[in-house]
Amino acid sequence: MKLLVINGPNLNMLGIREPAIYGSQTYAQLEETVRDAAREFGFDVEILQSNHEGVLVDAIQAAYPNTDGIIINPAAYTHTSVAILDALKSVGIPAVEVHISNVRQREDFRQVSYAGMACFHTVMGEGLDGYRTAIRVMKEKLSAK
Ligand code: CA2
Repeated sequence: MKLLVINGPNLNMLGIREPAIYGSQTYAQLEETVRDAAREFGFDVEILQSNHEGVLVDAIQAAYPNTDGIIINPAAYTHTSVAILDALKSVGIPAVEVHISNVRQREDFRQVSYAGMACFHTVMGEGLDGYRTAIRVMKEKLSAK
C-alpha cells in the first residue's frame, strides 16, 4: 500500500524556534518518525515538504491514481487554502490531517481548516507522534475496505 505524506510551509524549520509550541525535534526527526510508522504499518511512503501552495497542489494531483492514502499537515495553508481542499477533493484519495500543535487551543484565525473538510480524520496536539497516529488510523481505514 502506498502512502503520501505532505508537509506545508515552515515545517522544515522545526526544532529551530518556538519549541514551546512545536517541540524541539527537527524536520529530519519528523521524517524518521514517518518512515518508522510507515514500516510498522506496512506502507511504502513518499514524504514531501514545500513552502509553495502550488507544489502541494501538484503533489496531491500526482498522487492520483496510484496512492492509497494521503497524510497532510498543510501548516499555515490549513487556514487559507481552498486550492488544497479542492485538490484533495479532486483526487478522492482517503486523507488524514495532522497538526503538531493543538490548533483548537490557539488563535481564532487557526480555527478554520479548509483541508480538514476533505479529510476523514484529524490528529492534533500529539507532537510528532501524531504522524504515527495518523498512519495507524489510515491503516485501519484501508483495512476495513
Ligand atoms: O500545529 C501544526 O502542525 C501547524 O500545522 C503548524 C503550522 C501552523 O501555521 C498551523 O496553524 C498549525 C506552522 C508550521 C511550522 O512553523 C514553525 C514556526 C516556527 C518555528 C518552526 C516551525
